[in-house]
Amino acid sequence: MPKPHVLQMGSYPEWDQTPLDAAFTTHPYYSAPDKAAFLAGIGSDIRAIATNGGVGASAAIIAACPNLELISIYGVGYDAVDLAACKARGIHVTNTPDVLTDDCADLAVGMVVALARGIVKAETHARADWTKSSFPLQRRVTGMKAGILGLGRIGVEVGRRLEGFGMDIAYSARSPKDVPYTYIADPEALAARSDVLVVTALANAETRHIVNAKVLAALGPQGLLVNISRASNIDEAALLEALETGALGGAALDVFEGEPNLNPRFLSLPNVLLQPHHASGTVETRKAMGQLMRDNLAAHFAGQPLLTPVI
Ligand code: 8YV
Repeated sequence: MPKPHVLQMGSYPEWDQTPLDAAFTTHPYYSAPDKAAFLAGIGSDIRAIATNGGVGASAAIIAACPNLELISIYGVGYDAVDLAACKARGIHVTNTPDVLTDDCADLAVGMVVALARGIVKAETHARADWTKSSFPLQRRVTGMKAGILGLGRIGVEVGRRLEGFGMDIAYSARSPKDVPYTYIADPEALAARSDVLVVTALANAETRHIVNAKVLAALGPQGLLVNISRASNIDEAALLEALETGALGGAALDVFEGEPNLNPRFLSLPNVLLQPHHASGTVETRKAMGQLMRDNLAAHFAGQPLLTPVI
């Protein structure tokens, strides 16, 4: 049996690439010097796309593959895949939920603690300045009022972890969930009662800039914002302005518009903790994500039900 042709949108670790190459004829789009010519050459052979959360698959890529059947995402977020284009052609899309939930929640909570307690700055101080001055006092984490914006799988796990810090937890979601936290539908009202707002919402047209200037103002000069979801959930221009003027206390961010090219204004801010989009970035989780991405491809080509379909 000839191996199905798979368009590969980004690089994978060797432990994923080797089995992917064994099962499929892979075509590395990401390293092609002339991408248009590359696609024109192999587009009609492609039956599946293997991609990641950040790169996804645009309408143009999908259109260039007339025999496409499946897009398998190495990541839970599917905002970078043009779902409308897929639906119109009956193309299936899968992602990697669940396997990355704990790691994403772990990093979110680590960022809450690191931001509030100034852990990264304290490290620099211990190395360079301790003999000259005391490290400034920081913010108490235990007992904070936390807001979780988007109570999906990851949001629920963030909540469970924050309970361990004795936090008073509220959340926004489309509808109330079966959790022992206060439901506040309006993000601005949620921000107004929060010391720290953790954004875990999935990203789509509806959630774009859900954290806007008003939400940031409601969080206020003592308020902390943590984002491990997608940059598009926050109005980044309003965020930079709020951080620069002190209208917002601080932000810990794992995702950025145009990443990995950060807006240079972030780099000169003292009240931010910047992370390189690595919430799912552990060996254990990335291996599980790679396996699930390949298992979805394999299930499709074996005519079996997809393990984790988006559509
Ligand atoms: C990954 C992600 O960083 O799951 C997602 O949606 O953004 C991340 O887990 C990415 O997909 C891996 O490249």
